[in-house]
Amino acid sequence: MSVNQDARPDFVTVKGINLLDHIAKNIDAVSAFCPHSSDILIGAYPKSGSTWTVEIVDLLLHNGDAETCRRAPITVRAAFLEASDRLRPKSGLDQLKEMVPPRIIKTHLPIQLVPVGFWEKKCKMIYVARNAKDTVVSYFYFHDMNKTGPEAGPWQSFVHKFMSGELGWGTWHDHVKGYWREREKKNILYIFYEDLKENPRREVERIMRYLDLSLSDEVINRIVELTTFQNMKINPMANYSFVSKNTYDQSITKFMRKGQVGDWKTHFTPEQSAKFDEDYEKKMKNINIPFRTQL
Ligand code: PPS
Repeated sequence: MSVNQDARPDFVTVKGINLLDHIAKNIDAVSAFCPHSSDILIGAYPKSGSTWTVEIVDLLLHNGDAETCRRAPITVRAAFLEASDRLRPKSGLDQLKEMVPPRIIKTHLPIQLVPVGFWEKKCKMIYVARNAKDTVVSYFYFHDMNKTGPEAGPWQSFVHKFMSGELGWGTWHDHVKGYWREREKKNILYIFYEDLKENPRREVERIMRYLDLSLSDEVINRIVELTTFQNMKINPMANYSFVSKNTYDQSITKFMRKGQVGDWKTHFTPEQSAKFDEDYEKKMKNINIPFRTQL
C-alpha cells in the first residue's frame, strides 16, 4: 500500500485500485463483512446511476410508498459499504450494524474487492453500468463539487486520468468488465443507465422480478414517476442537499446535475473523442458489453 501525504484527501492504491485514503484504511474490515442472505447489494462505478437504482429498490421494497422512502436521507436508507466515519457520522459497517435485513448496501468496489460473504450467502446484487463517456463527464463535475476528494483539474487531463485508471475506484473499463464476466455465475442483475433512461418501466419491472417481488401496475407506475430525474432532483431525501457544503458544494454543481445520455457530446472535442474511442477499443476488445453513448 503506497500512501500519498498531501493535505487534501488523496488516493491510496490497494491491490492496484485507487481508493480515498480513509476508505483504503477500512478495506480489511470491509472484506471481512458478513452480510445476511436477504441483503441486496447495488454496485456501480462512480457516477453510473447508483443513487437512482437505490431509490428504485427502496421503493420496490416498500410497495412504492413515497412517504416511507422519505423517512431518511438516501445515505441512511442504504449503507455505503466501504465508507469510513471520517466524513459521515458513521462508517458503512457501523451503519449496517443498526439496520435490519433486508438491507440495501451500495458499493463502488470492483468485483475483486467485494466481500466474499456476498457470494457465499448468495445475496442478490444489481450492477448498474453507464457508458464511459457520460460517466467521465459526470465524474469530472463531481470532483469539482466533492470537497472530500482530489480536485478535478483541467478537463483534458481528467479524461487522461480516467483512461489510465488514476481516479478513485480504479479503471471504468476493468470495473464494468469484471462484473460482466461474473454476472451469470454470481446471479448478478446487470443493468444499464441508458436502458433506465430509455424505458424506466421495463427496467423497474426487471428489477422487481429479480427481487422476487410482484407489485401492481399502479405501484410500478408510481415508482417510475417518483424516480424520474426531475422528481429525484427535488426530493430532499435523494438529492444530497442533506450533506454539508464542506462535503458536496452544490453551489458549484448539483449532485443531480443533468441526468442525460449523450451529454458527453458537449464536452469532448472531436480529437478527444477519437483518442478516447481508440483507447476504448483496445481495452474493451474480446468482450461485447452493449453500451450505448446515445439513445
Ligand atoms: S455516485 O456519487 O457515484 O454515487 O453517483 P451516482 O448516483 O452513481 O451517479 C450520479 C449520476 O446519476 C444521475 N442521476 C440520474 N439520472 C437520471 N435519472 C435519475 N433519476 C437520476 N438520479 C441520479 C446524476 O444526475 C448523475 O449524473 P449526471 O450526468 O452528472 O447528471
